[in-house]
Amino acid sequence: AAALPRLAQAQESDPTADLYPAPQDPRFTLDRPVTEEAVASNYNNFYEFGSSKRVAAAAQRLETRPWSIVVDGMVEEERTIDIDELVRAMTLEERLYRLRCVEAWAMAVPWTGFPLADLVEMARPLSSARYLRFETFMNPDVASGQRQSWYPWPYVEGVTMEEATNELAFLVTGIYGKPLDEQFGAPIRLALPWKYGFKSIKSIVRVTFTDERPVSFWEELAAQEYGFWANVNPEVPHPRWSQATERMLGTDEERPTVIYNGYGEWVASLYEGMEGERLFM
Ligand code: MTE
Ligand code: W
Repeated sequence: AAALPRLAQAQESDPTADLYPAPQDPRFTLDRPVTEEAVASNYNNFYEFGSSKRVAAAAQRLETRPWSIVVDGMVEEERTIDIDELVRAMTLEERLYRLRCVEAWAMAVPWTGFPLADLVEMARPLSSARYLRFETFMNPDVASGQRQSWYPWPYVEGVTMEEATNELAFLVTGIYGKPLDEQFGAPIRLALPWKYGFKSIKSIVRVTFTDERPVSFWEELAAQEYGFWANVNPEVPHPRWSQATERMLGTDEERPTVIYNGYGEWVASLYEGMEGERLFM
């Protein structure tokens, strides 16, 4: 809570602050209350700033302007896009999404952003591209966690082209009707609500279109525990704990976990005929 005044200041100086709040997309509704801002803002996973959940203060050291994103690999033309130009080129909307961490805590938050499919369209990928590989910034001077050399920095994540262009895949630039606070992965992060939270990579600096399946940060670290697909499923336990239930941040309410985190109507068809894959870890 002590960090809150500084957060507010950072958001006011955001050059895109005038775009918030954005209109809410009525297709996405919640079956539970929105997690309180003060709760969600002070319980984060952002290993660049340490392995504790209390990284909000440390994350303020991240300079989010100027910020650009490299779009490269199998695209018609590689380019570097300034974050403010990107955000102003897109139509922002607010979406109420749930987030389910692999550690079994969950939250429900109003993200603001635009469909990942809009970035894919802008990037003009070649037909040979099959995956998107995302990379987080690398700056050990600012992010003390990145000085811990046993981690495979920078943080990397990936999705298939089909997943990237699914309606639910969302690039997030704001939360609670304001630009993102640093600890949420400012200035731009993913939200893939049907997958465990670690897929929702923060503070993105590079998006690469490729025909090779990316190896993610957590997969590189512990492939037996964290796979490429990481779709939520109550029946597939983590090797060290059950995934049958989840605990809501703030209220500590226990809820049964739902397959695809309850988003099956949007995404289940993506995985038809893929029974041989480890879809749920
Ligand atoms: N992205 C980066 N770059 N570094 C991280 O440590 N943690 C992931 C994901 N994205 C992480 C990341 C995990 S495990 C989760 S659960 C979510 O971010 C947490 O998002 P939140 O802090 O906004 O709730
Ligand atoms: W997580």
